Amino acid sequence: TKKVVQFTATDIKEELLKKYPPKVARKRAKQIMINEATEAEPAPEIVANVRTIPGIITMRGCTYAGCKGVIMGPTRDIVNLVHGPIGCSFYAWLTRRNQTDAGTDGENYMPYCFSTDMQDQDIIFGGEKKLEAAIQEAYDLFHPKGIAVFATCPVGLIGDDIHAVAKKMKAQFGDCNVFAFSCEGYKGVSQSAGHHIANNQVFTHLVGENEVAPEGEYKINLLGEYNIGGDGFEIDRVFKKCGITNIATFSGNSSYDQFASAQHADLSCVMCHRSINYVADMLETKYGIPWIKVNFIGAEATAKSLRKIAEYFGDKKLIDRVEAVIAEEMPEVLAVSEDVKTRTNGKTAMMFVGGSRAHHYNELFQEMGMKTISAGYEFGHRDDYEGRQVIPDLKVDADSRNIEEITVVADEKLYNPRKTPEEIKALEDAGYEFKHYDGLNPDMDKGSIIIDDLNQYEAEKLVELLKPDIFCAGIKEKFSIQKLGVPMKQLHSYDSGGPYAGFKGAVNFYKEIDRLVNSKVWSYMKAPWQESPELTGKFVWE
Ligand code: CFM
Ligand code: HCA
Repeated sequence: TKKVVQFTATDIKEELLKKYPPKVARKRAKQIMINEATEAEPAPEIVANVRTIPGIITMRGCTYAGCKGVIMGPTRDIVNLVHGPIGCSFYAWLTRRNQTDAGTDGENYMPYCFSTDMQDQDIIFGGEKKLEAAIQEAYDLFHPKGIAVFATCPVGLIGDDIHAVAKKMKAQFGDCNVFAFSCEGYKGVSQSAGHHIANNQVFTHLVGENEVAPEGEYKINLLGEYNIGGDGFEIDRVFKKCGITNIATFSGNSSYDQFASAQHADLSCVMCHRSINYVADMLETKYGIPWIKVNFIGAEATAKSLRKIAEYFGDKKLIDRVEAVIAEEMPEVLAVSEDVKTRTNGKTAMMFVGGSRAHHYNELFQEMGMKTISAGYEFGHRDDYEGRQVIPDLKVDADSRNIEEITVVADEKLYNPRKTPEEIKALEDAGYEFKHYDGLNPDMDKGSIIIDDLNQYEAEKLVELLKPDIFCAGIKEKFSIQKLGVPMKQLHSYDSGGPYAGFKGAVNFYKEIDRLVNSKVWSYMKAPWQESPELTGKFVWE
């Protein structure tokens, strides 16, 4: 007979760790946390941004994926040339569903996969000549404004000097900016190091190149928005309606000229903090452009972010316009959420995605009355979990950042650990100005389970024990979770859906999740534990 067991977060943590050898269990224990954080209480420390324990099947990607695939990949008119084996090039080619629209006269190289297709002989004799030839070929064929070169693992191991090749070709062309990224996959513990490397090079080689300021009122940059499933298109639609001028998106549907003009903005709006905070900081340090954290995932979050932007400019015309747009957009959103809520209220979700979505999508689920019982990041840093109050005075100068510094400690230099309200007040009284941004932990319910760098074993165990109504992660998790009889939504590529950002995106998401969590199809299949039931679990809040 079936035994129904109630699990608290503490029980779950114990269950997950049970199977590991003691040393591994001790390490993993520091990355599995029962959430105690509240708005007022500093969160307990979670270990994040550390090397995955060898032998564990992580959900993470590599440094090259973070640099080429994530930051530079969505740029439509720069030739992104991968120096490496074809598999690496293919892996980072369009799988992320970052959309582009270059209009009728703009360039768009997105459908192309540029690669040097390294072979054994290039590894043995060196690949610089082949790279040079590939850059020349791309130039002859397309005459792009820029060619970006990305190193994959073997390039670093054999020592090809991609920067020297890029410099030589740039000088030779005269009218094409060629620059390179030492983003070999092994360079860091995850995609995260790749973001940092990409940010540094974009700032060094692109930002500031265009001297003429673009026209428009209320000029902003939108940092950390990659137009997955058309998210950026929806955000731009709303900006346009409000009269806000988006100079540069880093980097969904972006162009060479957008990056090159970013220094003309009055404000940087940071959507995915994890991947682009370095650029936000450098724009502030070098050009005095302040940044604020925004979030366009969720209708309420979108309204809040628009108000935040309007408040920054402080102009009545913009404030009124933003209110009018919110008033116009919200009724449809509320009508759908009210309807959907009758079927989604009280359902449970788990979310394990990159370095910001687990947090952002929490709001969307809340709008549907759903509860996130467990969530975490693949490669978030401590500040993504805890939130931070940044003191600009204590920031490292942009010029002193070098790529070798990308380690676990880099964050501690940039940000002070989360402070209590009393500590903040004392510092504010002493004249420090704080920049706040939220982390995942304070937004999650008390008693939920937060797990960093979740792996395949733990994912399946979590689902087996707690049977959430929906599990959200990426393509590697998709089918193993579905085989357990639980609907799975990809929150990286959105499967074939989207946009989920902004007002229209919220409506799309409500409908999609309603469809998934209320589908009968899952009840027709038997998961292993249903075939031979020993126990079945129910999550209870501590
Ligand atoms: Fe930022 Fe992203 Fe994410 Fe990210 Fe990514 Fe992505 Fe992601 Mo996949 S930049 S951290 S490195 S929001 S590709 S668009 S979905 S893991 S949560
Ligand atoms: C990456 C890109 C990825 C992978 C998603 C997934 C994306 O990190 O290489 O595993 O499904 O969003 O496309 O995060």
